[in-house]
Amino acid sequence: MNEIINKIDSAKHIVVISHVNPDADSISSASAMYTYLLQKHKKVSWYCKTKDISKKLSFIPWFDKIRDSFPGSVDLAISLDCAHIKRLGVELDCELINIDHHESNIDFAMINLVQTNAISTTEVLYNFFKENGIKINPKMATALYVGLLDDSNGFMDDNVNGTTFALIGELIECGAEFKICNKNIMKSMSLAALRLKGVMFKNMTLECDARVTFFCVTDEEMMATGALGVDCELALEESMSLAHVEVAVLVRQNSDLTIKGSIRSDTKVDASKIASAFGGGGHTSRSGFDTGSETDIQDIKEKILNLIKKEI
Ligand SMILES: [Mn+2]
Repeated sequence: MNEIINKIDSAKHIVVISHVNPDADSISSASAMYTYLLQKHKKVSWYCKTKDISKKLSFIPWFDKIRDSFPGSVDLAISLDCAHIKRLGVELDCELINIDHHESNIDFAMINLVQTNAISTTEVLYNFFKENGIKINPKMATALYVGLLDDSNGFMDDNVNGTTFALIGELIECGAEFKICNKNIMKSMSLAALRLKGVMFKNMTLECDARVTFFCVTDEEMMATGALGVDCELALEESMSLAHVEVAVLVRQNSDLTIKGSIRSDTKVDASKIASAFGGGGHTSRSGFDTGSETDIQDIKEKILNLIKKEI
């Protein structure tokens, strides 16, 4: 019997954890795991430290069950899509299972199910369900599809192949509500996010002979538009569509004047390497970091550009 299933079977109260500032993959993988645990008649809670989670993810099954306070008397935690233990947003005193697909994941838990060739954490979960003969119901299929859709940028990323589409076909067979997912993930935006996108493109600079786009977003700009942190990624991703652009960088000021960084890269520059210089990580093509202490936004811009210049 699989050791993860053994742990689940013997646990009394399980908490699934989506990472701080959750993206669609983190929410949808936790949703699929939550549904599976409910089916097994387990007592289960769902924790995410971030209070304001993008409303565009609210169609994901059981979204209304997410809590920002950590439940009591938990004996097993399962983290989904968390590359680093800091991403949990809580210090645990129970056993932990780490399910993820980030290359920078350092196997921080007692049991680690990390598949770095998977497009999304939901793909890792799909493999886990299949290998253990677990039936995928429509709610699980919908959630698994969302992670694949968003982490592959609408199935446009380089790591998408025939196997991905075969998997999608299977999820649709299982009842995935793919049209609802496509509309909510790819074709829905808040007015605040749209306004922020305008501000970001207005202030975008081109660096390294226009091979790099750079976005600096201040806390003031965030407040003025009313947008969420994750909304910054729209402009960041879109700037990669410029034919001459190989790397896109965003540095965003948090209200406590710490800096959150996000890096996108085609192939030449390892985004995860750049982020690791600031205590972060991720994938070769997309990565992120959080300075954790007060940092000057122009200062960090200069440091990042110097690192990129060495790689490009
Ligand atoms: Mn992911």
